[in-house]
Amino acid sequence: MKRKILSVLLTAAFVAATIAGCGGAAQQAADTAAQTADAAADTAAAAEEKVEETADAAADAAADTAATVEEAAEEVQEAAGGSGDVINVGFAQVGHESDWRTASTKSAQDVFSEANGYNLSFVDCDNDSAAQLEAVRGFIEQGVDYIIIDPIVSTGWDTVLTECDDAGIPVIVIDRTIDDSDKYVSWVGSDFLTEGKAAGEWLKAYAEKQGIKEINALIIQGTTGSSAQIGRTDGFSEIADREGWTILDKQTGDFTEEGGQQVMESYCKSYAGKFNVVVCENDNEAFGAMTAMDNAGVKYGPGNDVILISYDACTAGLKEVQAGKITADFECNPLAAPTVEGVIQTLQSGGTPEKQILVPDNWYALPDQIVDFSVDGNAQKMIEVTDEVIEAQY
Ligand code: GYE
Repeated sequence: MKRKILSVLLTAAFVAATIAGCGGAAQQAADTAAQTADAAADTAAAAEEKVEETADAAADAAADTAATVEEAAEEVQEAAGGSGDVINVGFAQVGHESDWRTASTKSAQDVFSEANGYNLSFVDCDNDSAAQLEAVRGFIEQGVDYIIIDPIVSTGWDTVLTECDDAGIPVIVIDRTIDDSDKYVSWVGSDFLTEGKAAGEWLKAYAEKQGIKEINALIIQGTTGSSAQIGRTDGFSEIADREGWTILDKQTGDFTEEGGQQVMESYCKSYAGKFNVVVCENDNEAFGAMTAMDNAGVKYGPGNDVILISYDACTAGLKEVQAGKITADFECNPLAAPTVEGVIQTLQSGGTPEKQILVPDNWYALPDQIVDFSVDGNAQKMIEVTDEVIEAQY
């Protein structure tokens, strides 16, 4: 635009100068026109300089802002401890049925935190298998980088795992197992069958020490069809069958305190005076069973008529061992999330993680209930419940 004005003015000056050839007044007009053109040219040059300065200043400011944004992004990345982008993880958790589950959820949320470079989509499936399949499909739609599943039940998985596979999303199974598909990268969890066998072998050794000849057991099972229920029931039953014990009944308490209480209330009525062992497949069921036995006047725990066996050995469970209520508690470690994170990091760096990764467990009791026993020929070590042990538990 400036250039156009300038050339119009110069043309006007030229025309004026040409006319000036015709007389003095015209000469004056031509001089004036030339001066005007010079002044206009100066103004245009100054304006051009000003615009350039302003543009330079704006460019500098923009560059400064860009540098600041870049620095901030680098700082966030550094804080995340990684060099790459945030990793999106979907976790379809079983529910919130027990102390064990609370510890498992907290561990996963701590590990897959923003500070550690993760964006965690967490779904509490409230012990509903259909909701859990839906949650996994939701993660596929979301396009997460990894899917973690703690399967409520061990079957019914192949279709949805195929969908994950087709979408190119690696699945990691945590805690309970999937038994009808192998379309997952790794499983990280405890050996439930061994837990069940340990409870059985301990009972055999303890009954011998106490001079108890006959075992009449009642089992309060976990969620039907969950691998934790299947493994613990099968492991204990294997020893019971071998030793010729009587299992009077087994019903599910769904891994909840309420469920454990309800089942035990009905057992106390149906089997009054006929049982000397109660096996609860988790601590919360044991708490419910304790309430039911208290109400029915049944005495349990070391030195009493009924031996109470439990699994999980979370803080609350170990407190009941210490209080002389639970006779022995067989741990299931809920802190598998850090190992799952290791699997994800291996995948991130192009490695191949192990298909099965076992989380080790311990068995707990008070000194008088600690006995020597083996599982599948392997000598077991029991841990005495003390304040420090309880303090260190979850
Ligand atoms: O024993 C129980 C929880 O799957 C091992 O689920 C887990 C079990 C645990 O509800 O307390």
